[in-house]
Amino acid sequence: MSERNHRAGFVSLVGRPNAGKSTLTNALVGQKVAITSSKPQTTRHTIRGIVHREDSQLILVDTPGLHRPRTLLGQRLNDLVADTLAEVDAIGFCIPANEPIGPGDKFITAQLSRLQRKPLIAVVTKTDLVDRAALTRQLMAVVALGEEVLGEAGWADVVPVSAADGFQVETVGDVFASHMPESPPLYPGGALTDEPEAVMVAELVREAALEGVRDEMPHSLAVVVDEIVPREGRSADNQLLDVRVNLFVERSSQKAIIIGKGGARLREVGTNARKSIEALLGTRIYLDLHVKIAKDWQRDPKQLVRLGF
Ligand SMILES: Nc1nc2c(ncn2[C@@H]2O[C@H](COP(=O)(O)OP(=O)(O)OP(=O)(O)O)[C@@H](O)[C@H]2O)c(=O)[nH]1
Ligand SMILES: [Mg+2]
Repeated sequence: MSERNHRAGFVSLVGRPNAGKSTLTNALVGQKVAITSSKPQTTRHTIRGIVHREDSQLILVDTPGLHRPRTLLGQRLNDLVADTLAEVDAIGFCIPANEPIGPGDKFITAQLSRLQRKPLIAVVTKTDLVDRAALTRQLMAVVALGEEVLGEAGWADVVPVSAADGFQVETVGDVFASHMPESPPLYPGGALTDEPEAVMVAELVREAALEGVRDEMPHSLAVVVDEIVPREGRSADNQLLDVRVNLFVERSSQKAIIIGKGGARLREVGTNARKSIEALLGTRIYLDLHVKIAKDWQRDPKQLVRLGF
């Protein structure tokens, strides 16, 4: 590998909520760096996943899904994506193979067209959910969308992929890499993300808590790590970390749902989150979860700041 031919740079994955951006990020990185769920608006801040390849390094910037904002939180998330786009070398626009292209996709494409000279790559996700004929139709519709909104030039590339079965994941990496500038690696080998540990821990708790809740809950839940401290008096080969985490919901009815009958649901969330946090940190932990009410935090600028938005 000669440094001259090595490429490295940033690729932002954008798209509607639930399009499969975080799942694709994880598939490309080869490990979970971004939480995913079947609920839209799972991702709430940009997450960087680092892909080390033989002659290229990709820093994927997973972003919250773009949508018409209904709350201050929604507006902040859209702004965050807009800020991110200015900084990256290329953009991967994720469009699910199994959903018709809608006004949301047109709106996003139009926004992207304003970013001058940035390669825009259309990524048709979730190909495992459709048959070959439907995929062909979707690819043609995506090409047409590009020509309609972006003009003659259209997309820099169009690639189908399934993060679920691995179809073309390597190819997506190749395509992204081909649009990166020549550069030595930007991150040291081995690092998979540059997220602070506390952020990853909070995200894993949020992922566990989202499992199986009703549709209105995801937006109302915010998770903040209060502290991560080593338990005193433990020998070096028997470390235990005390991890204290606050879960904020907007109403007492939601608090009841999260906690469950006799605390059963919260215990289950704790058990699931503990396993993934222990895997992340490589140490045993004691996980202490507290559910609190932060009334209407999604609409309240002060509370948004307190919760990290
Ligand atoms: N069958 C199939 N499902 C997928 C694929 N990729 C993602 N999904 C599912 O689609 C849902 C949404 O995936 P995410 O990766 O969380 O989507 P996202 O675009 O990051 O969503 P937000 O963060 O809410 O914007 C989850 O239930 C995933 O399991 C795929 O390639 N095939
Ligand atoms: Mg996501």
